[in-house]
Amino acid sequence: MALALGLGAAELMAGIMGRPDASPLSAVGDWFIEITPGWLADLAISWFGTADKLVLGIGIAIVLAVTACAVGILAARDRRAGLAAATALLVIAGLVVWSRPESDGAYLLPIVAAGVVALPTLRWLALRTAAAQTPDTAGTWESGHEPAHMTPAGATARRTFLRSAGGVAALAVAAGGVGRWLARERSGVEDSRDELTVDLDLPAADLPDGADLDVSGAEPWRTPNDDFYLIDTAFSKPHVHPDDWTLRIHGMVEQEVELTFDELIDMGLVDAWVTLACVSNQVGGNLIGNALWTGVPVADVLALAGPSPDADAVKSTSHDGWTCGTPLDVLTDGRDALFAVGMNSEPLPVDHGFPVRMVVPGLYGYVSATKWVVELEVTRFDQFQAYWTTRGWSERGPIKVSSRIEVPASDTTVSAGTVAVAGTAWAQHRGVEAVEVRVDDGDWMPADLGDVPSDDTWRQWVYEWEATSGEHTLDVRATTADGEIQTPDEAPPAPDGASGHHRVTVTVE
Ligand SMILES: Nc1nc2c(c(=O)[nH]1)N[C@H]1C(S)=C(S)[C@@H](COP(=O)(O)O)O[C@H]1N2
Ligand SMILES: [Mo]
Repeated sequence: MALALGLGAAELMAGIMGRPDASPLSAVGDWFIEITPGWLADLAISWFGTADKLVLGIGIAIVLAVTACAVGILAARDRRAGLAAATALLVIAGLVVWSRPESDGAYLLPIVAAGVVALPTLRWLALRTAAAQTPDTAGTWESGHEPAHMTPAGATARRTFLRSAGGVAALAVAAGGVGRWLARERSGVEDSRDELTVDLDLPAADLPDGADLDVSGAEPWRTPNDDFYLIDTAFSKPHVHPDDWTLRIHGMVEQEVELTFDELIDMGLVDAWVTLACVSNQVGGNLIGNALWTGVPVADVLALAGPSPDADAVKSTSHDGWTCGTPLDVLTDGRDALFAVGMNSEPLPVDHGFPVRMVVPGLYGYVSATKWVVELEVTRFDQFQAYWTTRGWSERGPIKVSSRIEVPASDTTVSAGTVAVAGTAWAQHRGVEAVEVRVDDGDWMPADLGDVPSDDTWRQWVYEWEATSGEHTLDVRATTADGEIQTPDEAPPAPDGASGHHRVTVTVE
């Protein structure tokens, strides 16, 4: 309870400071993600996908609760030892907070608040526990057979303890809740987004003609921002203000450049529909989404700095220290590689990289799509490793041609007759030329395709299947505009993306 109240006080302090990232809980979460071995991170993403942070939060809460109980039991037996253990925990938390890349002196304030509140509370509760456990010396202690806590005075003390503990818990929850809310409000990042909504005057993300085939149950061609998958290593998302944001371009360049947000925007905005995909996406998975991005071409920004002809890579770094490596030629070959500020005609949502992120058609997100981007280093692949490459993922990450069946869903029952089998196929920056479906490993049958505004998006497809009763297996494959047929060979996501056909089994009645 004392620890909970301490954490509540810390959240409150972080809230008053308007610095959600200074919450020790968030810092510990971010630190844990950083030290998580690659295989465990991969497992977490494949099991929990976008819910990975929630699961981590619950895990941290359980570990903290168990540790706190141990300290509490210790404190009840030996107050000094308990207080020493609690102090040690706070010091460890302080070190973790201090070691975060965004940390400055102010980061320690919430931890100090936690200590100032938690230690006296622990002492106070420990005294109450002791009272509850001490046999009443005033004489109600009868024949010596009664356990201490059954004496009337002991029972009263016990009730007093439980009431105190309950009060502390309620206070902890209230402080934590208010702190979280305050942090969002006071960080002001949503206000900045609202202002940008007016200033940027982003174009409407009107659906291109014929892109959405409107098959019931299929994914919409344009993914709404709220439904867009979320993958990153940030337990608490960075709150970065456009006014404080700068982008530094350095390394193997003629001249270092540093741009403010306004300077970036003044370079001129372009719009591009691009389908973003995560390398962790399983065959048939949903770590993929399509949006209209508005931003400044990366090539224009690089040109200001003048990359050296010897360079072959750009290492980008986010505000929270995440890194990725992108081939320089991909960023400069004329495709719509952008520093995006808009997503589906809104300023980038905070979770998707506000105020500026990278979007590069044709590459998985882990080698291209840096959110909250603040730094570019023009370099060589043989000079550095990025976040996921140090964890065993491939240095280069071109997206593999893929397709999936969205309706009918696997293990469902449909009625015999004409059934719309539909889904999406993608091969960003190469384009999807054909999609074929087959039933029970029979002949490949061509599907009808939706229209697309460019080769950089996914493409919807539909196949009218004359379904006969019984159990059937459907699978799908795509062919790129340059003639590559999607392989049936199955590969897991690591190290460079999953492959194989998406298969669904349906019962026809
Ligand atoms: N700063 C930062 N940017 C990041 C990541 C990250 O962990 N941190 N993850 C990348 C990965 S692996 C993917 S797939 C995309 C996901 O972008 P989204 O969350 O907007 O869908 O962001 C990329 N950009
Ligand atoms: Mo990813």
